[in-house]
Amino acid sequence: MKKDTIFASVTKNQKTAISIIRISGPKSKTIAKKLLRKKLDTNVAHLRKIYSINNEYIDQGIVVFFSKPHSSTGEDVLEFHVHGSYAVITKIEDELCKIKSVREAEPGEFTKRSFYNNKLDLLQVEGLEDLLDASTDLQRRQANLSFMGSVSSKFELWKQDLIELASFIETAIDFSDEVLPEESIKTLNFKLQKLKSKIKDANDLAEYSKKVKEGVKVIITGPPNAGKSSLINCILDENLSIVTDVPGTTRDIISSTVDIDGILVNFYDTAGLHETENNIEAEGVRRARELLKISDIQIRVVDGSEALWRENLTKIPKLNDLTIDLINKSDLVEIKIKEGANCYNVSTKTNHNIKDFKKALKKNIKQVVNKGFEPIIFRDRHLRITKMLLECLNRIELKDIYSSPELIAEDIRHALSLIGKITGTVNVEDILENLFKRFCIGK
Ligand SMILES: Nc1nc2c(ncn2[C@@H]2O[C@H](COP(=O)(O)OP(=O)(O)OP(=O)(O)O)[C@@H](O)[C@H]2O)c(=O)[nH]1
Ligand SMILES: [Mg+2]
Repeated sequence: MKKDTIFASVTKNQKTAISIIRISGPKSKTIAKKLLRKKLDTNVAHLRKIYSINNEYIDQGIVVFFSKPHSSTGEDVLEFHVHGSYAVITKIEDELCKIKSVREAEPGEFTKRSFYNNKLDLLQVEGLEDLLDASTDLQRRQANLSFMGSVSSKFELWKQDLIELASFIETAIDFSDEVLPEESIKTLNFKLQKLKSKIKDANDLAEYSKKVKEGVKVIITGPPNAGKSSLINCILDENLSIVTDVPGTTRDIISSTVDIDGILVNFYDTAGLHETENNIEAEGVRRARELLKISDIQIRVVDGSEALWRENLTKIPKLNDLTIDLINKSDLVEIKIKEGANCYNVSTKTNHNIKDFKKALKKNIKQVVNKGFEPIIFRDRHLRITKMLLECLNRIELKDIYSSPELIAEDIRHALSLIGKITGTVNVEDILENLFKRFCIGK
């Protein structure tokens, strides 16, 4: 069956200086002939006049033709870079629709064709989705690891390790009448352990790649009136959370997301973690306690003008080593603090010491994501499969190579098919369909 030729304008409903209309499929050359009326060289940017089928001049723009299979989709691809007006784009699209077997693309259809023409594997398609969603520099870098294929090549190495193990086991099966040399068994076990530890390391890092995507969570806790809401407003430099002198003002969790040095960070102002008789406030505290469990960094705030500030501080449950303590309201009472104590005497009113606190906070934020440098696993889907992969390799360990090499061979085949599921060579139709649907038209 002959494939349709598809087209999509990249910015149809916005007024932009330039808009690109992408075309992919067997009719690309015919379209060039009909609308441009002049021959195009491959991979060369031409300035061309664009005409309707009835010879009416439409617009002038840069036109590029990429010949199959050396194009992004693996098909003949034609691109019009035209003036980004609605009228120009609609007119060109109307003309394209007049040509038989040419139609508008569905969401993600260009990428789908790239996948089926082996231009991208599943990990790269997922990386492309992440790249299109990236809002911070770190998310961009992480998405590119996947999109540019470096993650795929790591999975390829795991696959090679498994193939090596498989061929060893096949030999064991072939020579099942003879005794396998001790040395060979040792090598097999060594290789198995090495692969397992690589997969374990990758699984451990998955948590950090998730943080890069979803954002580092910073929770602000402390007793009523300590200045938690004043602090979040000061950090974000906006009037987000209500500040009053009435204790227990904040009940719901108030959150905002910002980009700090290329890292996505979610800040949460809370009711605090204290005991309270007030039902509504108690619900706020319950929510804060739940949030603390999944936070990465905690800021504990107390009012330094209160005589019992030290006791108030120790009463707040501490999350981890990345917890930063703030003794607020230094404009009222100044307190001397030991250096290096991860504690700052600040004033959200006068901004006293806020700069030093922000510096420490940035350091901690970086520490959270830096642990996950060069991750391999980016999605829950990958993590689920690599956990199955580990279980499969653990099963191999429990089996006796002398009596049941066939069972080991079967497990290795299963392990290989699990890797195929990650990279997209085995049974991934459903995942693909869902993934492509999430792409915009023109991608
Ligand atoms: N003098 C002084 N007052 C402050 C400072 N920071 C906050 N306040 C005041 O302290 C009071 C409580 O501030 P909030 O930011 O609402 O405190 P909170 O911890 O969010 O309080 P709840 O939401 O009730 O738990 C308000 O009157 C603020 O203006 C500060 O640095 N110095
Ligand atoms: Mg508050």
